[in-house]
Amino acid sequence: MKEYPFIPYSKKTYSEAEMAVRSKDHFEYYNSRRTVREFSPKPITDKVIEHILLSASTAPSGAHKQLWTFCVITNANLKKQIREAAEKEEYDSYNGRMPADWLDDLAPLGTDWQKPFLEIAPALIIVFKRSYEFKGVIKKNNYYVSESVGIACGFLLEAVHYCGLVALTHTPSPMNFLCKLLNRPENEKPYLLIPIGYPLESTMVPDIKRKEIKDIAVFYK
Ligand code: IYR
Repeated sequence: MKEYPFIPYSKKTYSEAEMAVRSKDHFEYYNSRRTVREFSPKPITDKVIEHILLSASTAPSGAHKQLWTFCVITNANLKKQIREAAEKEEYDSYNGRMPADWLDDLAPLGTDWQKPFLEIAPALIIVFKRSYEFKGVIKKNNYYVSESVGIACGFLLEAVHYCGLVALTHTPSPMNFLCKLLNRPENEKPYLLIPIGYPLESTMVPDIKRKEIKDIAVFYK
């Protein structure tokens, strides 16, 4: 059994007062992130996308398997095909597949089956989770797959925000059409479709409020 060599790790720490300021600043910075559905077509460079994906890939993962694949679609024709296939599924979802309760919950957000952002956003990042790996013909299971990929997507959204760009966490459902369109191997399943880019200057977002600390946390002392 090969073991990783262990190396020293040092982390800068802060005084209580500095931490109070930093944690508040960080919250305010995170709190300024919004999900955006209207993108400018302005392109973004591969370098920027690569760094965003490298940031996402620093997420912790079960047994450090880094069990994600990020497919980056900037090709106009492929974006069009993805839009058409996603809208087909979304049309069925909004017209019968989603129960009334779900449609009621979405109504204030103004979403519908039409997904023009899939063609307009300069890049679509499609995150695939790998439930297992092939070692030759043998399948080797990965661990905590959804947890790991979910955390990586969180890191990805943060990196997008840090660059001054915006993203949308889109979940066309079912998403299996993406395996075929992108010719993915059978051990990869689509997890999230994340268009990224600049926001359209005129874009509007719903005036949502976020829960207060008392509504999201319980302290046991
Ligand atoms: N996947 C659909 C529906 C949708 C579902 C939830 I929950 C949302 O918060 C937003 C949309 C869509 O992308 O429109």
